[in-house]
Amino acid sequence: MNSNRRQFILGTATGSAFCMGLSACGKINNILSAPDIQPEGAVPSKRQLAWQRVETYGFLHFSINTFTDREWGYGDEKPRVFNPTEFSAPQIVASAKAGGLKALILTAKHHDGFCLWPSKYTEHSVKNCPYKNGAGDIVGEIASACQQQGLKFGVYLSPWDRNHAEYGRPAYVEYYHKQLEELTTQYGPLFEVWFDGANGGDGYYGGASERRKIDAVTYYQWDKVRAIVRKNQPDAVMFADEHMDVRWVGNEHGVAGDPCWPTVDDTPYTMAKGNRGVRGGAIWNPAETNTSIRPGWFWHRDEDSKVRSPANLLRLYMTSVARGTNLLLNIPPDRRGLVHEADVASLTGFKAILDQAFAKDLAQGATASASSNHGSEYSAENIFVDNKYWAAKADERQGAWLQLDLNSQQTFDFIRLREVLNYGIRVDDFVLEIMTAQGWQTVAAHTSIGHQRIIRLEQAVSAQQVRLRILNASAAPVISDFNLFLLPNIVEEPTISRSAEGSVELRSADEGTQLLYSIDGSPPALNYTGPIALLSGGTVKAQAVKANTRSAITTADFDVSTLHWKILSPADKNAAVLLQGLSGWNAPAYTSELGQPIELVIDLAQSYSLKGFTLRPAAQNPYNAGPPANYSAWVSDKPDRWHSVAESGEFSNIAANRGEQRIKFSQTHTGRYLKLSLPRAVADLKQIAVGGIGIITR
Ligand code: FUL
Repeated sequence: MNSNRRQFILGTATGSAFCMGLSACGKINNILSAPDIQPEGAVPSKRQLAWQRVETYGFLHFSINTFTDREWGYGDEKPRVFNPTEFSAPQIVASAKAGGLKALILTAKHHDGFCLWPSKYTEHSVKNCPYKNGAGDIVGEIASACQQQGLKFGVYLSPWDRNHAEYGRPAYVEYYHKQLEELTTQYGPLFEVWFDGANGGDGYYGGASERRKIDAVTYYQWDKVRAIVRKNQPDAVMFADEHMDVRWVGNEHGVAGDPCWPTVDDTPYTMAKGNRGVRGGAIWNPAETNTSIRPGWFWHRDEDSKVRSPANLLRLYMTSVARGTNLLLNIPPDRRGLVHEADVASLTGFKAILDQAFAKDLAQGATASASSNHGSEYSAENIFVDNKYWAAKADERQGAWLQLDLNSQQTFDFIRLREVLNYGIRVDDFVLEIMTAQGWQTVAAHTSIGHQRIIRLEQAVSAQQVRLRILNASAAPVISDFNLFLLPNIVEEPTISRSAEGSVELRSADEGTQLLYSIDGSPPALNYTGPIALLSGGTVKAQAVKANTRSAITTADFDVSTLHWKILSPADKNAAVLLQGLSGWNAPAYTSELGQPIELVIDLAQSYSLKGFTLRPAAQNPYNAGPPANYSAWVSDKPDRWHSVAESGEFSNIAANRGEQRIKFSQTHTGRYLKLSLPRAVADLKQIAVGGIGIITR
């Protein structure tokens, strides 16, 4: 046992994860249920409640893939590939803290099976890598740095293991349970244990190199898994697609449904259900919104310029935390074993925005009144008192209101509301109103409050009287927080898009901004006056400037435009959408015939040295259709003469992550014609859907 680990076992976690990091906590709400208010429907367990309060925390995808530039390892990688040159757990944890993240979850083992801790049960681990000559323990180092810096810690242990020879058979499950036993007993308190939903498929499997299928519902013996975690880590929540303590929000781009109910029913999980929950569902199973600060989960050098900006992270906060879910934000360490400077800068900027906004609650000092209360113990004024709350009288399910008189006009654009979860979910539709010369005016209307609802108004408003009016609720509302804040000035970075005709457009979310750009990778300095022709591609950088304040810089890489390309096969004219470069939630897709592969031949109009191709999954998959699981690609000078298979592989993680797949060939292939064979859809779906195709020449 190394010293780090011993220290962890003996120590107790310092600092409370509740009310540190992002100073977004406000009053203290350690509320116990009062006997005279009846809970409504499902309520959270103690551990779910504690988890909910951690709110914003980080994911660390760090492993073999960091060094192979992949998102999924096949399982045949040699442990010696894992070689961080400047690994610093304190730097990684400090970076998370700089972004206000209150905990970290580390990929102790990803799908390739490589273990970041010296597990007793395999040689496929840090024991056989150059880091500390095999004496290192990445899990132990991160766990103890978290403890020292006051962050909670959790582990990701991939059920799917593409390295293990016994995967798919009972012996692997035994191995998996033993690994879980190690991780839950050797690294101090865990706040969350993460079970990934990607399961079974092609892999190395000890040299068998084959496709193995399992039944994810029964194979891993989840009851045993649950028992191990409960026995060793009674306070930890378990994350899984369904019916553990915490559910997946159903996508990897950071958008919870609106509303996103923390309850579900007992029907099987679907991504749509994960996204929105089920109003009145009998099971408390809140959503965790997981996404990455970069396009990929693992670090890739060519994504250093694609890090989400502080303004983008605020938008992410609005589609996750502001809808009552917790945010799990991936910040992948690079090959040095450090969180990259670009990520640290964004995290720091993000925290600064929220710190500034939450520094002053403009509702403090107000006089509160309400439509009714459940007795003097639950008066409106309680919303300013720690551990107390306002409860409307028992039968007031419609039209209950809570009003703040702010003593003088205040300007605000960021409003936070919270229900008391011990009493279950009660509020459905509500409006926020301000008093104007013309009377009450609605400034926001939503459905559901739950753990938390944060509203960002498009324009700040000024008012002395503000009212929360609950149009309907399934039981009389019980509200603990009603706060008013003002966001600092944020200049949003422009968006960059290119049409199928090859012209690039910049768009600003703010009015009255000047837009600057460059197309050669240099800092943006040219004045944008209209679309820029960029047929053969380039790196576009853009920035918005408003009253001397500059936004973050957005970067978009474009390759050769599809303008002059032709689809030679299939003959189906619907395939033309593949070259239209359309994106967005309603972009059309090409779908194969039932049970048929897609065999695509594209005439690129001239010969290129192809380094690879790109494939954009469909924005939405028709019923029974899904993205392609794998591909074979050929390049040729003749449209009808294809030599041996040029390149074959899989689209890693395409089922969960609908971002563009960038497939790099093992070598450059030159030719005018590209043939792609997409033999089957993920998860044995009957039809294959694809949104768009591109090439990589740069
Ligand atoms: C997915 C995995 O397949 C990805 O690689 C990543 O770990 C993500 C968080 O979950 O299901």
